[in-house]
Amino acid sequence: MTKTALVTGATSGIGKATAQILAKNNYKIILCGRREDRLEVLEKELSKFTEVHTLSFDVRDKKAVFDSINSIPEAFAKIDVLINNAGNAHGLDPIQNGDLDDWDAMIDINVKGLLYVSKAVIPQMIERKSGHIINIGSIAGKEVYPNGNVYCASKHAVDALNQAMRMDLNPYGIRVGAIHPGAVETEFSEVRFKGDTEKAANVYKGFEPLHPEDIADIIHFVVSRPYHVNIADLMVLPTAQAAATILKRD
Ligand code: NDP
Ligand code: 8X3
Repeated sequence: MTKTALVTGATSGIGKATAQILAKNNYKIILCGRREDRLEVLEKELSKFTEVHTLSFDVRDKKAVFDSINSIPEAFAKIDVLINNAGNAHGLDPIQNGDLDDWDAMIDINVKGLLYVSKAVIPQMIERKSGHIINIGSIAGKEVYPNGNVYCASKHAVDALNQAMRMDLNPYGIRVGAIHPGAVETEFSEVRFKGDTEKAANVYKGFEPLHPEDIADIIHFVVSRPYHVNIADLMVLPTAQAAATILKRD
């Protein structure tokens, strides 16, 4: 039977590539993000392969999250797979210089947004006693690096929530797992450096970073395991990366 996947942060990077691969593999897709123009373009593209529904909301907005998810039409209402991917880093400053708005954004989006979306989707999974939640963490959730402070804290929180969800949802047969990427070339660094494309490009200079499709492929692998197999925690790095700050550049 065709499964349905809801992907947050589907307008760019890892989320977009994940929606693309799942659509080509016969999942019905609920695309989420704030940028409606991009949602429309992707909906058109993916409609060649599958049924697509779009939801435009800010994961920080509690009411918008619940209203949007409650508005999902019947044909998409049974969500088999939730990909909690929406998130970003904002700024890269020592803690003493950190911008309070950046801190709020990272905690509100990466942590609270993930919680709101999960809270809106989990009841139906509990009712059906099945479902699969994939939380996109980061190497920044496994270690801390200079100036990464609040972003690292937000991703450590994702790591903790991933473990906690797996425990709390265990009685209901729901699969929960995290994927923790290292450097993936997406719009991530452009967002972190507030549109400074040169600074962003430098992050990926001198080595081959992961491509969003590399993570999307792995997500497809994870969701397509037999139901008794739950890939609980996976760190994926470019070969050139050994740790958050150890990168072999040309
Ligand atoms: P991108 O910037 O390319 O994509 C981020 C996505 O998140 C966009 O689709 C954006 O959509 C969405 N998003 C951001 N803020 C909000 C919000 N407030 N409400 C709803 N959606 C939002 O980055 P990536 O693809 O790299 O990032 C995806 C995930 O992967 C993030 O959780 C990131 O932390 C994680 N990650 C990334 C790594 C990397 O090196 N790139 C490494 C490790 C983890 P829109 O703006 O349309 O709302
Ligand atoms: C993104 C990877 O190393 O910039 O989560 O934190 S890193």
